[in-house]
Amino acid sequence: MMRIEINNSFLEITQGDITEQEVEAIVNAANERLIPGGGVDGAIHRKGGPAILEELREKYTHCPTGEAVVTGAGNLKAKYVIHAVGPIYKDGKRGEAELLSRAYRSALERAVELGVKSIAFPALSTGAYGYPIKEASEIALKTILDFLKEKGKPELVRMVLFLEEHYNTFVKVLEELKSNL
Ligand code: AR6
Repeated sequence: MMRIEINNSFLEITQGDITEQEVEAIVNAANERLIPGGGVDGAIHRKGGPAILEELREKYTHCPTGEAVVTGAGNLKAKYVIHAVGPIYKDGKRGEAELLSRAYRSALERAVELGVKSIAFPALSTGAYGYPIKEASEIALKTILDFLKEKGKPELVRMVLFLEEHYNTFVKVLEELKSNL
């Protein structure tokens, strides 16, 4: 686990399963149609139960790429699921970086609106959506650091990497970014 303090908040990087996190809000890697798929999304709906999809259907029709919507967390330990939609990676020349940054930022904004003190993210877009992990980790970490510098909340932002290789990349990139803080 790696942890740094910034503006009285903490940014943590850990390896594990997002559905097991004891935080107030977990972020889902959703799609624009908010239709449960595989990866993190599949795991969250499976463990959280049908209430999450029922609430999505009641409240929303879709969620544009770069934005995020909120539901309760059903049977999960968290209180809320923030469904964020990252971009599908094509060649890196179609605004993917900006859209990925916006997806993180939108989720953080929802967390602040909800008043939650702790939030956990998976590495958005780095599975089915094909975003290269090095670039994705730089965007994720820079966006979170900028947000914490600016707002000083939430108190805890945790990146939860499922794969050891992804975890190692995030740690390396944060070590580099830390020296410029
Ligand atoms: N906890 C944390 N991270 C996980 C978990 C888990 N339980 N399971 C997988 N990962 P993905 P995307 C990692 O594909 O690329 C879905 O079908 C995984 O190793 O979940 O944003 C949706 O419905 C990868 O690094 O999301 C969308 O249609 C990361 O989570 C589409 O996939 C993201 O992989 C979204 O694709």
